[in-house]
Amino acid sequence: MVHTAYVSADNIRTLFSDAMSRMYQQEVPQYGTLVRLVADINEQVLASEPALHEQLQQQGELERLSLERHGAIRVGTADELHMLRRIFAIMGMQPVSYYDLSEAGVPVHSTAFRPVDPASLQRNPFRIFTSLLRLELIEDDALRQQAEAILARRDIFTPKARALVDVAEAQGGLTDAQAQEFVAEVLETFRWHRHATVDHASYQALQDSHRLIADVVCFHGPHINHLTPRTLDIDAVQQHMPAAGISPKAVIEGPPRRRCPILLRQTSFTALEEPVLFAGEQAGTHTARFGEIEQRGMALTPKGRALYDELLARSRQAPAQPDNDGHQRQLVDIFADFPDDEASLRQQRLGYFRYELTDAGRQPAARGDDVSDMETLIEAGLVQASPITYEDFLPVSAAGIFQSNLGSASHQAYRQNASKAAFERALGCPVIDEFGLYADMQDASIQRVRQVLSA
Ligand code: OOG
Ligand code: NI
Repeated sequence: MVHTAYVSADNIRTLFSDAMSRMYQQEVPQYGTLVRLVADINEQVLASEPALHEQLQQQGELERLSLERHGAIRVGTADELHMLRRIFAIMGMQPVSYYDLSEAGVPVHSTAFRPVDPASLQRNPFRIFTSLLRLELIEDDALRQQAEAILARRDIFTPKARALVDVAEAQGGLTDAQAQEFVAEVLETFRWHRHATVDHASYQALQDSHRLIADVVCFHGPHINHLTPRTLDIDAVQQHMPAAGISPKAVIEGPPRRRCPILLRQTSFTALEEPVLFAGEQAGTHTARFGEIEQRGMALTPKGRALYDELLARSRQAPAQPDNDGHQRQLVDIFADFPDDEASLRQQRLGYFRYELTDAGRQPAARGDDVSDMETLIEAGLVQASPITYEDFLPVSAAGIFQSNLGSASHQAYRQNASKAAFERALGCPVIDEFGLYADMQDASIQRVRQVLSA
């Protein structure tokens, strides 16, 4: 009997993230410049911090250090989101968390499609932050109906991509040739289209309602709007962007620089004004695409996250600072109330940790110890703990990234609140709770330790 081997979802995701990276660097040369700047600075950091270099080498992180960690797209209809869920599932990416951006004056709600199990995250953590336009937030009835009608006319997926999704679901996987074709077809959905689907007047009306609405509604597909490599020193990249001819957003989003990094720090270059052609070959411009970088720290428990949110809110009430340096200094002051050593973060249950046996803990002599308390075992030198990396996104930071790419026009919060249920109906399944994923990883590591020690 002939067995057909299917390509693993992890490998399909890697084919996809590589293809996206090549396409986007070609489409947006400035993004290529950012990738090279990030690689240079990562190299400098590694040269000056041998301990970090060794740690990353041991973790097998060096080869893929400057590779993309996430990208983002925005879609217009429930059907588009639903189809994306099926496509990303084939790449091992599940919808995690619900983000309501309407509070920040951005008429979308979002999730992040990402791998969830530790081995897949280790192979390739690539995620797509995916936003669904909330047309119900357009107050003008005629404009809303016009937007709906425009969206109803487009299919953002190629017929072959649709067919291959059916094949993958029916067979339970894709052969090598099918996987290559699938990635090439799916890539078409995220390609930039110079031709808008509407005339300039329609574009302008939607643009006046909200720039994001024009971006989602007026084109053939949800062009990838940024990709995001990982940096080892986000402060240095922010500082060096102007000299590389890149214009950074005003401030780095997220927590300040710390000894024990938490959550996620992000910055981007502001979106480029690019030539487009409206119906009737009328020339114009559209501003949507940019490049971003990220630096990740430890995942926080709900208690740690509540403290983060509280301190972030405090910083937002503090006097506005003239520049990123001032903003960062202010954040450092305010975040002095957030413990910054691993023992406190563990003991106060602020962060999630992965526990494992030390060499001493693996000796037969270690068996029979009381395994109820990890801290006692750490003190006894039998167990060590390392922080679990945060894999998700921060709504306030995401809003900051959106805003910095929507020009100067600021928008008030929309009055209608979050609509997680409607989002999940569109998606066709519930989003996964991020805290549950981290708690499971931590618990599983504790169980493994206990099993060996009490054997
Ligand atoms: C998404 C912005 C959010 C992030 O990294 O927080 C985001 C968008 O502009 O579509 O990507
Ligand atoms: Ni992003």
